[in-house]
Amino acid sequence: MTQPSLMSPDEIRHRFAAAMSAMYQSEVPQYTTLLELVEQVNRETLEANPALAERLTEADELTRLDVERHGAIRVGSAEELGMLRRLFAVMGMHPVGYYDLSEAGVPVHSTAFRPVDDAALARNPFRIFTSLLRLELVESETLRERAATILAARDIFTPGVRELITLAEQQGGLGDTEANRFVAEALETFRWHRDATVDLDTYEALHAEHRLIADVVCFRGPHINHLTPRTLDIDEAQRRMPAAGMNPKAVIEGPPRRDCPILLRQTSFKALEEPTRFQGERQGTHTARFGEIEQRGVALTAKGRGLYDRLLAASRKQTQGLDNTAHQRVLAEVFADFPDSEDALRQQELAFFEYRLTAAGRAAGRITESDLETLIEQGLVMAYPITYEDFLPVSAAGIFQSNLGGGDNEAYAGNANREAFEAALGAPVADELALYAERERASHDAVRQALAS
Ligand code: OOG
Ligand code: NI
Repeated sequence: MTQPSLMSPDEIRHRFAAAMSAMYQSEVPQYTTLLELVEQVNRETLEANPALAERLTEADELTRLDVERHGAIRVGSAEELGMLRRLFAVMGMHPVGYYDLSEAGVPVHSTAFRPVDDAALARNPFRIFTSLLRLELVESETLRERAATILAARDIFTPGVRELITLAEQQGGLGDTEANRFVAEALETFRWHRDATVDLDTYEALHAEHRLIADVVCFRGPHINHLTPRTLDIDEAQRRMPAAGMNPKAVIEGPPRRDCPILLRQTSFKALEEPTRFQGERQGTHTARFGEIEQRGVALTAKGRGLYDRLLAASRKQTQGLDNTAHQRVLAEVFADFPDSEDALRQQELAFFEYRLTAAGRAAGRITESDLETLIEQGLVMAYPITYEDFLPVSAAGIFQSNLGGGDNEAYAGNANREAFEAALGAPVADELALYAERERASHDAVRQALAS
């Protein structure tokens, strides 16, 4: 028997990301406006800065810019999370990183399903921030049990997608037609349902405990709650949001604007109030879905990340309650202590870089020099910042909070529990720092080998 030719998981992910974007655009028209805004800001930024355009092209960053998105979902049980891991694996998306949000008053812990290798990231870096509800943090036993019972009664996957996941695992992938069916079936899991599975009283009781619990428990599935395009100038995008009819959250999360962007900066428009039908024919509303914009910079080493966390913590008291302009000004002052040139970031081992031969390096013939900084100085090797592909817990908490209303949820006493999360997932989460370090090391080795031969 001949094996039907199998699609690359990257191609399936690419189709899925496009289908998700189309679905979310039809569900949340403001998301279309957001995409248009980001496209325009990106176009203008590149026109005004040809050197940036050239650099992004060289680093393989420009072609992926227009397809780049992340999304977020929240699930209610270990079974749901474990099955999602298998579903995302079909598309080459694997769990990377563990995020504990309980400290910030959100009763979830999370990971990001994303592609991991260079080629997959360059093709389409689509990622989904996935949170698992931690019912064990709910104090009321009655409510906890009620929520668990409701969750146990739902199946967030179609029979079709379950079959196709098993098939993909057996054959080691999916053929073209199967892949299209898989995308259509998988999409169903993330669709919005305006009918709640519970009556209004139950919804309100769960909502009073925490809005997020109501969001996870009261619906048929884990509706995609936002999709996020990548911008090259988030300050400009934030400025233009109100004129485009969007209500932006108060401040941009993450590091300040810099010459060399680091990690991740994020802002969002606030969640929309949507009409919802509850069991017993009662009407109400639910606020869940929003739009977000991100700007990505270089991935930091453990040392760089330590410095980032320290400076962010130091800025926190001073930025409390400030509007975005003042907030960014204070952040910029505090972050003056974070070196802002690529050379400094590299030489002080604060950030990860990918090394490649320049044209001169390729033409140079055999070179015995092996010190990277010398080779860079001689113009034989170029260092490109490796883009941060992950998330930031403090920023994620800010995004959650601004869309859950309030913002003063108290921390939960039970804190990080990575073991429980991995047990639910059915696999360990990859360590993001190790992935970046490996990419840097592999590029370093390749350069050294090429020069020595
Ligand atoms: C996820 C919030 C986190 C981000 O970009 O940091 C997030 C959620 O609200 O479910 O998406
Ligand atoms: Ni997000």
